[in-house]
Amino acid sequence: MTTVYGIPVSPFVRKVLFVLEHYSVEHQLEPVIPFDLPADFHKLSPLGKIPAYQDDEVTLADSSIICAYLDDRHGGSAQPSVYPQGRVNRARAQWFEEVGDTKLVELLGGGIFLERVVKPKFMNEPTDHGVVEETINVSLPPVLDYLETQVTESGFLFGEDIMLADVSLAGPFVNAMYAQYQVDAERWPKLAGYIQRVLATPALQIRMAAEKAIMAG
Ligand SMILES: N[C@@H](CCC(=O)N[C@@H](CS)C(=O)NCC(=O)O)C(=O)O
Repeated sequence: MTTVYGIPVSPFVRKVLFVLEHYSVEHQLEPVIPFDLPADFHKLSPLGKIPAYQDDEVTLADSSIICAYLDDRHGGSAQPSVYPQGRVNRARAQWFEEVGDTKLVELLGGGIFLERVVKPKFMNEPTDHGVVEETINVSLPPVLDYLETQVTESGFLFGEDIMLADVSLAGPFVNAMYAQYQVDAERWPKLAGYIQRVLATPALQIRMAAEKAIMAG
């Protein structure tokens, strides 16, 4: 059975589950929590990170690599691809995936979600409010200024269909939302509207419903 190892609230695991669901690939999720890894987990994920992935032909780690593999193997079916057409748009999609996976996960995941949710709720550690304030008021605004210039007032990054780049970009905002942070719609109106549209899609609604139990503790 195709198996994803990780927890669904991880923005990286969320990407992989989105692609599996998009291509209707039967799969199971084997819970693996970062910082409390099973003894032999490095055999699946040599860098010790989630997600790891295994099916009848390959074992992989890293969400972007897993998603590209899944598209190679299961794309081209009746479903539209999770990547846009054309080399320019495909390169741009990889860029937005990278922005989500790096800067946004660092700021929204590490600076807000980790501090406000993971540390107090799951690690028995206090929130560092200084880190949260610095993230929200200093580090994040220039990144949001940039994203405000990249999204449009309707649709998604590449038109009317939600794609992997959208899930990668909006995913860390889902985690920040769990930590009571939302983009200021007066200061960044296009970005705030774009995030709301992504979150309202059936694909994201399915993901967030599956994450509810964990977020409820
Ligand atoms: N580039 C990797 C990043 C994966 C990642 O950093 N996962 C986090 C959880 S959200 C993790 O496992 N962190 C534990 C660690 O870095 O040791 C991917 O796209 O899969």
